[in-house]
Amino acid sequence: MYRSADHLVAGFPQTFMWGVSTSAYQIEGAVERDGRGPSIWDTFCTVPGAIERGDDARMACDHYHRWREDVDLLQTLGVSSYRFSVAWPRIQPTGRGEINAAGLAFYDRLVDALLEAGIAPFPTLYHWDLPQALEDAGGWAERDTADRFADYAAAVSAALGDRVTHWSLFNEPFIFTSRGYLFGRYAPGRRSLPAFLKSVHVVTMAHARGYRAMKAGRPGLSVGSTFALAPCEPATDTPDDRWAASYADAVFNHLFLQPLLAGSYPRAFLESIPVGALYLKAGDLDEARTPLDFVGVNTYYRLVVSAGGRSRPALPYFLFDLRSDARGAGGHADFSSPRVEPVMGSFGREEGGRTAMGWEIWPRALYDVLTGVTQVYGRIPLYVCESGCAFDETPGEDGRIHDAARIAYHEQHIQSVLRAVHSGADVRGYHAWSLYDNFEWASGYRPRFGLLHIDFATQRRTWKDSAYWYQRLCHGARARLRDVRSVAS
Ligand code: IFM
Repeated sequence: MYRSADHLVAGFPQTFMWGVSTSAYQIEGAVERDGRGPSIWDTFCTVPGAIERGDDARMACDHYHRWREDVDLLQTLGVSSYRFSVAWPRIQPTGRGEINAAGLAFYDRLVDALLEAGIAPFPTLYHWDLPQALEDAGGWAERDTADRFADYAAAVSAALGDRVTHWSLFNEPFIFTSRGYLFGRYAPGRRSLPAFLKSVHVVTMAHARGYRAMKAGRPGLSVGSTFALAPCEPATDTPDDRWAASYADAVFNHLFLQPLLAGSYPRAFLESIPVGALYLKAGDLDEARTPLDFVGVNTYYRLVVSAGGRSRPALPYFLFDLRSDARGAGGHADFSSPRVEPVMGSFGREEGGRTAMGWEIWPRALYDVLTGVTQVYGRIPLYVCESGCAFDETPGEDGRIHDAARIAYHEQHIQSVLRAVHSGADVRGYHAWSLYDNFEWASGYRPRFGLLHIDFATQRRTWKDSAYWYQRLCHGARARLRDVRSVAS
């Protein structure tokens, strides 16, 4: 049984942001409206077999047309912050050049409506929808894309930065570069180690240049970026498994954080790739080092890593597909060259239940990540930008959705955040993924992550029990803030 939501917020600072999270491509639909250009995901959705059941995001949650109703929902929910993303192909249909005024106007209206509703807008500039024209020119494996991103970031923040304070540059760079360029499971569907390695460094440079371009125009903005992070535990205490876990940690957690926050790539990673594969230019690492104002954290699971019974190989020990379940769930990349891979699973250790994604429920992972980042990089402000779970659920006979498992999930994860705060991590917000069910990339509409349920045939939004629960939490937090302010005045 879960505790009351009120009790939960009492331990957090009054200014803590309680929010929900979405992304443009997963909710907006209207892919051809108001001059939007095609993105790599529009193209990928047309590839036979790329998306479960042949789903696509042409309609998604129809948020582009229903945004006002959705802002009302957010207000009723009582969130103090809303993390969404800006679709680059709406702003620059080909990824470069003139700004598409109609596309920008959509976010301009959204920001105004959010502020009017007392909600802080928290946009992400890149949540995976690269303009197709840029992919045709080489995509993230092409250095010029870093400069195109910086131009785009500067233009959007120049237009909205008078009202928007918090900006995330990217969402989960390791996920979109590895799945998009190495494993071919996400757009643009490429399977190339050289392209992946190039994309890692180009996206790192895009962070550095985007950050500086935004700050040059508006120095007061709070600009960070958001990373998928997970604790990596060895399956057994053998040296091989311990090495495999530390290697997975270097690649999954530090491949982007370390060059940005410390100006170097993880050594284990560099030792596992061909010399020169990153196409580093002189001065790049100095430039890459970027004083991010915060780190956004998305944590969904822990990774338990085994070397698969092989002893530590020489080179290359690099290619591994992140499988959440060693028993077979999750995709598998098809490589022609031989490879050695650490495998992920629970390996007979104590394990949590599983969500509809096959991901283990392990709330401690969030504590480990928040305190781990603090330990390695110092006391940088942290925002949990995504935390959530998919379960198979449909409305019951009473028309309601009794998703106690989702409530328990959020409750346990919020407690984990609180423990991290008590251990010294500077965590400033929690965003539930997601406001409502949406387009879950290659899995289409099957996994349902929302606090609200969507009937995709009618676009009807229905509050799940977890939405009511989160509403009580958000309203409790708002009441505390009001009390403090009235005592102070
Ligand atoms: O839906 C995704 C989101 O786009 C990025 N983080 C993980 C979520 C759940 O898979």
